[in-house]
Parts: sequence; structure tokens; C-alpha cells
Amino acid sequence: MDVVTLGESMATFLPGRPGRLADVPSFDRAIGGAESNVACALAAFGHTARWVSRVGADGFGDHLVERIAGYGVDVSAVRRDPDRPTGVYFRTAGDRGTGAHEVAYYRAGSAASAMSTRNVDLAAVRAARVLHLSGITAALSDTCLDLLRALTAPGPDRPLISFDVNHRPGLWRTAEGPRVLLEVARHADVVFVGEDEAEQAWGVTGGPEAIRGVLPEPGVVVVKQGERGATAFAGPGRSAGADRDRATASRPSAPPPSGPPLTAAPHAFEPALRTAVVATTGAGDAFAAGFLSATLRGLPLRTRLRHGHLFAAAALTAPGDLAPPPARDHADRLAALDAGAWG
Ligand code: KDG
Repeated sequence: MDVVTLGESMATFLPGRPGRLADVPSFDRAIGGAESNVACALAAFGHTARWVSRVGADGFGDHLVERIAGYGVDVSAVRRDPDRPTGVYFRTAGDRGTGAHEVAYYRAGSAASAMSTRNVDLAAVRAARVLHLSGITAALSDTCLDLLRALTAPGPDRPLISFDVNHRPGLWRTAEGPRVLLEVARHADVVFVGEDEAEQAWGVTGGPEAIRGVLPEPGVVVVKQGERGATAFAGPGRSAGADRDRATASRPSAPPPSGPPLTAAPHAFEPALRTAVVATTGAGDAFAAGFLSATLRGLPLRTRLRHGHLFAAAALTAPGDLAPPPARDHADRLAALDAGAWG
């Protein structure tokens, strides 16, 4: 597998019209889940991707597994829990000016929140060039946090670990969330974090450099700066050579490792595309998928950021949490446009 992701997905209910949650009369069913969003975007782009999770033995679980498999994602390691339901969430349309929206989760006690090192197929999770995880899993339960810690612990069979901080204050049961997220992020190889998220969680206000300052260990740190763009830092990290080898090593289905190593450029900023935003939810997942895709292909840091923005633009212009990225040849042509087209 190029990429394995692990995390909770939910039946997602999108509003039939704008307005407060209290006022929306009807919702359309869709799917959501940060980590499966990443797997779906990567599979749609032609990578091999597996999503690992637990869902209820119910109709929503069937729907999730069928829809995610429909993107070409391997769902063979998804397990059904006869005793716990599939999580559900509702959200409103984003405010036109700020993009702010309401979210109502019904996921406490869900099948995925009971994931643990004992009921997840760890071999299936680790059989990847890149394992993508997120801070949402840390917030779900103590057993999920233990699982996240086990998967990110150093070890010989550890794939390249990609970690999206995804701080969801409403999900944490304790005030420990920010500290835990920083601890897990420091064990990862590639970290995605929003500039505003880093301020909210860790009180870091000095911009991308300051965020890199609190995350010196990962080989790559990507700071998402909303509609302005994103900055990526690549440094020696903890194990840069090994990371490069794991992520770009030639495998039967992989392109040759022709690109530069993960650590080739010290840092890069790329402006985001200007898009007519329909919904911001899922854009971060799409960005991570684009960046990881380009990482797997050994592309330079700047091009990885551009692929992140291209994937994110597809998600931003769709109402759901998930939208297929542009076709690969199209994305490559767009990523190669002059800087003026991107500015
Ligand atoms: O990033 C998008 C996700 O937030 C959304 O799909 C739902 O996974 C989700 C969550 O836990 O908020």
C-alpha cells in the first residue's frame, strides 16, 4: 500500500439550506471522516490506499464502507462492531463571510471510539509506505489514544508517519488535548497544522517559523495559512534519511525514486488558489492528500504544496466533506504553471 489511514468516519448530514442548526428542516446524507477523506482522495488520484476503522453493524456502517470502497480504497481491515453504532454528525452551511459553521456530533460510544490495539489489525495498519493519522483519534477515547501512541512509537516496522493535528476542542473530554496533540505530533515524520489551530491549541502566535520552533523533530512540518497559502519546512528531523527511503523507495507499483529527498529544500511557501468556497470542511484533508501524493512521487517541496492546494480547491468547491481531486495529468499541468498564475 502507498498509504494507510486509520480513524473514525461518520454518516454525515449536510443541510438542505443555509441557516442555524435549529432552523434547517432537512439534511442530505453524505460521508465524512478526516482520515477516510484522505484515503479516498489518494485512491481517486491513482494511489493504493487502505482505510482502517471500526463501524457499527448497521446501515450507516454499510453506507460508509460501500462509499469509501467506491473510491477505490481497500476496506478489508474495517471491522464491524455488533454492540456499538456507527457515528453520525450534522453540520450547517458555512457562514458566507467567515466559513464558520455549526457541528453536532453523535459519536460518543461509537464503534470507532472503541478502537484499541487489541481489536485493530495492526499489521494491516503498518503495511504502508505512509501511515496517515490525525488528532481526532486521540480525542475519541483512552483506547484510541493508546492505539495512536502505539502506532507512532519508534520501531523497525514503522512506516513514515503523517499526522494532521486536527484539534477538535469539542471532542476532548479533558483539558489535556493540546499537550497530547503536541506529544503525538513530535513523534511523527510529517505534520500538518493550521496556523490558527497552533495558536488555539498551543498559544503559538509567531507564524510558521514559531510553529516549526515547537515542532523541531518531524522531518517535515506543513503550516496551513488558510486562504493565504501554506508553508512547509523540511529539515533533518529525527530520521530524515530513513523517512525518505521509506516514502520514496521503489516498490513494484511505485514510481522510481527519482525526486529529491524529503529534506531537499529547507522551506517553501506557496499561495493558495483563489476559489469560490462552497464549504471549508474537508479542505485540510484534501490538502494533506495532495501533499502526501506528491511526497510519494518524490516531487519537490514547492510542488507538494501546490498539489495540496489543488486537492484542497476541489474540496472547497464542493458541498460535502470530500471531493475527488483533478486527474493526475491535469494536476501536474496546473502545478507546473508560472508563479504568476498562483500568486
Ligand atoms: O476534516 C473533515 C472532518 O472534520 C469531517 O469529515 C468530520 O472527521 C470528522 C470530524 O471528526 O470532525
